[in-house]
Amino acid sequence: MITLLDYGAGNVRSVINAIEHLGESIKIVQKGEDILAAEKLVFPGVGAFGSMMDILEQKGFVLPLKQYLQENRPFLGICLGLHALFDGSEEAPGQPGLGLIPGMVKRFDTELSVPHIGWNGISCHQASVLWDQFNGNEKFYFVHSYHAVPQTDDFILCTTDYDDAFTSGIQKGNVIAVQFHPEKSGTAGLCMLDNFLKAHSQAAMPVQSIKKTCLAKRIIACLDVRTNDQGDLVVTKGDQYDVREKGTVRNLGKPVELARRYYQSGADEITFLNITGFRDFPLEDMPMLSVLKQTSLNVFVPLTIGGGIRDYTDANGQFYSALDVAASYFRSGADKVSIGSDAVDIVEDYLKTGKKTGASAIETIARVYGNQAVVISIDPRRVYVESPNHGAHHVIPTKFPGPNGENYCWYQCTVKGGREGREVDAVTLAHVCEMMGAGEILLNCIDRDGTNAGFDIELINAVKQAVSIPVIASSGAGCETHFLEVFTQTQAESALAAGIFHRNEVPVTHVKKFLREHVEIRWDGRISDIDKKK
Ligand code: 1PR
Repeated sequence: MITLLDYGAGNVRSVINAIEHLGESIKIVQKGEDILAAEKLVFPGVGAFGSMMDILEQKGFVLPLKQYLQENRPFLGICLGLHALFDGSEEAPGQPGLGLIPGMVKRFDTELSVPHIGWNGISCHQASVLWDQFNGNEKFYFVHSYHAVPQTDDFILCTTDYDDAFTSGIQKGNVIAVQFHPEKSGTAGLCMLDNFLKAHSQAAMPVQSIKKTCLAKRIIACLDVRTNDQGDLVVTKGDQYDVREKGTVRNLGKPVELARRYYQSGADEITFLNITGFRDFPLEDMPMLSVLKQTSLNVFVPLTIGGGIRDYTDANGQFYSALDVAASYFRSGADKVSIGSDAVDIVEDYLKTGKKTGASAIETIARVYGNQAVVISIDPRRVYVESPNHGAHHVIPTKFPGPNGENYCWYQCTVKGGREGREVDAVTLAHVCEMMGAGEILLNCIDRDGTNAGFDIELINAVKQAVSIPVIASSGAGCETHFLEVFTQTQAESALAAGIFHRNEVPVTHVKKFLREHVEIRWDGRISDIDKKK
């Protein structure tokens, strides 16, 4: 029996699913005594340090937790569960942590994108039960803006490089904590969790070689989901956002099945976009919640959900905030939510007043669940102009002249699935959203969507240069080399595709096999090559 400390923020369902998948049962901590009665305690932390410590304090968990740790009993902390063990964090100055490990948690100080999101390696400094069956080349999923800085090297279990090396795991006797998410790290993460769960029967495995690690470029499979005319929830795919063929909605498969297939063939993340979310009441759209719940039972990589993340009032006059909507998605297994149309409204309001309200969906969700949990999905369309001066729009020169020989263009943001164009441009939108607390940009491009013509490199470079958060390049992938282009000609951290994966024209495995020769990617030797190229 594994005891799980759920203090109520973020996606603990994934940790529960992963532990149950490994054949263990779970007891959730309800009161302080449950901590002291635990045989093994897992503490997955998500969100912000300050609110985590506040909640632990309010629930009366701090003293029993300190006692459990002092008694050197089996403990696995994940992400914030590692930060909690330190004296404090720059994220919440003045707020004490549990103080087991002397040192502080600090924000990344780097030119690289922050948060540090994605799959990175570990360099092991101590023998540990966690290392059983590892060859040292595995990658694990990280998502954080802060990292622990211990006062001495004594308890460093492993380090990871992101510009400089940082502590990505600590071990003090039976107390272990890691910065990455084993429950989101595919088969390697499951194996590591299993090592902890079965630790009583294993010896500590010796240290692997100390080496430099590298963040991998991520390949994301995207599933545009909606109800078709028969009322079934299907994965669909548009040509420049038109998902109908001869009047009917294209049906490319079932969301849960496809997500599982992509996980098995090595996708680093799965994104679901509820493409009619702008007109539905998301919390009444129960199928999306159940798609997430079912997917997270068997898919152990990060899941993002988009569509309809906004405030709304239902037919009975009951108000739901965007935070309520996001909360129900996180509880159902999502790791990140993606905001589309609402982000355009938020930025337009901000540009009118120059003031943040603190009440927008971006700010409220980031405050509770952390910046890394808020993705902004942008649906831009290219607009050609003759000169670089075009009002307040961010205009760029283009190598692909417009229909009248125009050598400049800007990217108009749209809402409601491309149906309505707005004044604000994609570069400004991305920049303002970062300022408001967004942690990542999902950059679509209506002109390229479904064309198989390759990513819009000019758009991606323009947006990437305006932000310091990670950018996901999306729309237009047609072959393996398009991924190489986007990773060598832009600084995008990840690339997303839909059509080529759904139609099995270029399976995920093939993209990764090809990229492996050229760029750093996560390669899971355990994945099955189930997708045969047509
Ligand atoms: O506005 O917050 O409710 O969110 C709606 C979400 O649904 C947005 O993220 C928006 O991008 C998405 N969406 C709305 N309508 C469509 C549509 O296709 N009619 N899909 C749509 C957008 C774009 C990508 C796609 C890539 C890769 N899909 O996600 O998967 O372009 O495609 P490709 O590789 O086949 O070229 P809100």
